[in-house]
Amino acid sequence: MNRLVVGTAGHIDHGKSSLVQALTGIDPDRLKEEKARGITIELGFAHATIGEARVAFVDVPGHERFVRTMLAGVGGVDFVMLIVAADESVMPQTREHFDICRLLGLRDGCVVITKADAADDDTRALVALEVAELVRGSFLYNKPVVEVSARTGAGLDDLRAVLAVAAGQSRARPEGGAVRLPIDRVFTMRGFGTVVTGTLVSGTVRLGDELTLVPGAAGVKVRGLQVHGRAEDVASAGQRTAINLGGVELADVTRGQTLASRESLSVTRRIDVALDLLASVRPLKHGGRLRVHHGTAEVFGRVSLAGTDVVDVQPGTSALARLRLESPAVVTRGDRLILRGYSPPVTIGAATVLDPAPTAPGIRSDSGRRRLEELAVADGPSTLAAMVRERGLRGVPLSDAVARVGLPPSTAPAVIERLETAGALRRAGDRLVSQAALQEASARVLALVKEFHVQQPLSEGLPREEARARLFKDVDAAVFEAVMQALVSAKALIDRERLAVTGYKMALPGGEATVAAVEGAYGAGGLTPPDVTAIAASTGLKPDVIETATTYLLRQKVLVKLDTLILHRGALDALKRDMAALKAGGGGSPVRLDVGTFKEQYGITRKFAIPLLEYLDRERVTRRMGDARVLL
Ligand SMILES: Nc1nc2c(ncn2[C@@H]2O[C@H](COP(=O)(O)OP(=O)(O)OP(=O)(O)O)[C@@H](O)[C@H]2O)c(=O)[nH]1
Ligand SMILES: [Mg+2]
Repeated sequence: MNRLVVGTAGHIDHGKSSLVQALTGIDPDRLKEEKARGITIELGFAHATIGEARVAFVDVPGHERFVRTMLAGVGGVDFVMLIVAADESVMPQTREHFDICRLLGLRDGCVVITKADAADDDTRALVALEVAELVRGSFLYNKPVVEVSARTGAGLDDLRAVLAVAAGQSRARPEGGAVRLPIDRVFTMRGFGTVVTGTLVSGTVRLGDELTLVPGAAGVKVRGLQVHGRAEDVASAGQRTAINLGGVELADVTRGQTLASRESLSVTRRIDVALDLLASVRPLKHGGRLRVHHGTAEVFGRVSLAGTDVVDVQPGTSALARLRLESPAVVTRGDRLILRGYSPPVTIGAATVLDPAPTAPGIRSDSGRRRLEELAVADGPSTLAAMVRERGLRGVPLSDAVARVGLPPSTAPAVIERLETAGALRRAGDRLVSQAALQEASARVLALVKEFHVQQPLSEGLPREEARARLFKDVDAAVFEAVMQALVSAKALIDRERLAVTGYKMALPGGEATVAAVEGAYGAGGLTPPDVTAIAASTGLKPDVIETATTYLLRQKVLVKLDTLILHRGALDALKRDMAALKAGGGGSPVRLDVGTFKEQYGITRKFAIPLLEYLDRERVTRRMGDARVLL
């Protein structure tokens, strides 16, 4: 079945609510106060089957003080009925509501001249002329103009026919997109709890779905669903929907919040935009305060104009700007915002979101302006690539492809893959990082490691953690790993605890002969190794040369340090073999060893015996029991 969400628009008392009631049989003015004062205060909702279509109506107030409410209602509609009373013709809110519809980029609608019974032929002809003048050059140009009377019923069938045709032609909304429902009403129902309503702008909501309420980021569960007053299991884009929410109190939900898929929208106080100023308003000054309307929300903010020394935007022209908001808004790239003056609160223009969560610092410069110019003409993939480039090694979270760039969740993975193949970016964990930034980081790692080899020729390489601390501060661990991986697969780097350039050979201190002589001295010493003075005496080498060679041999694990003793690995291995033989000699019964026996057997003093026995304990060859040891 076709469906259509129809909004009313127009000056106060021009018969909007009466028309909705005449078309649907439902009075959209529910409040006592509305009935008493005869004006609409809150948004009204009604629905009817017209021809083959389910048509939902959102009825807005015409009073100039309620434009904010009007904006909350008109944001989600497919089709607008611009209402002009035959006895009053075009009035201020006729113009303002019509401006808003144009600024929002509405594409479909018609003009309805109401109260046809209350004006004579000449007056009605004049009204028709004024209406034609108003809509010339707009989306309503050449659209039907229908004269009706809610009182007599005249013209209602013509209007129904217009709506039926529009429903048949209306473009399907993106059902596969992220769920997005700007909330226009919140109430409680006995036995149900919190219920919110709104037009589902995109996506599909199912019973049991887990969604978030933003701003605020509260997790909620869909406990019940109604479309056009009927319980359903599924609601899809373009439908007026009432949702019973679990997990949230009435007091925690307000109109202006959005119900959305997790991580699909940016919650932000800073938005880069392209703005259009109406021709009928005063120039907009840099730094000026204004009201920003989006979906069903209104927030205050200031406008900062892009470029060096740009002081204002002239009426009827466009500009690139940054909006700094006083409270968070929930937007994505491509969204349309309505701008109203702070005081008086009249509609002054609109803005299209270029970057909902800019990370680049200033826009008051030529380069700042150029960045926005590029964003304004870029498509989704190149926008994503530009944002990733801008962030260098810090990259952007994967979820930004949807929340910040506005790619539909269903196509985002394919876009990312294409950009990866094209060499624009790489996935590192859950971040996207520019390929250029990764390459630059690789080069810096290599340079650092090479420099380290020069400065510390006796070391196997630069400690991995040191490289990370020096070059990858504030960078996600996954990004560091991606750089390491790239260097290893390019065969440029050996990546162990220490990093070395592929093919790197440690310099031998004093040459191989020196190292061999020092090693030999330790080897000959066995379990009672010589000290530096003794080695110097036996080899004729200088003490500092012996010390460097010793350090080298320790790093190579040819020598082992036990407290202050330095022994040759071979001596310790031989000791362990002796112990194994001793244990085997016991024929299965426990073999004990005391310090005295040990000293005697190897002809060593306490100074050597104790560190050696403790070493054997650590190696689990022996276990200490009182003064003696048991062989394990
Ligand atoms: N004669 C005549 N009067 C009408 C017609 N439609 C509405 N009215 C009267 O016009 C007045 C305003 O009608 P509403 O439908 O409340 O107007 P509205 O545009 O919804 O007003 P707001 O919501 O406050 O902006 C009421 O007194 C209606 O009875 C009509 O077709 N003919
Ligand atoms: Mg009304």
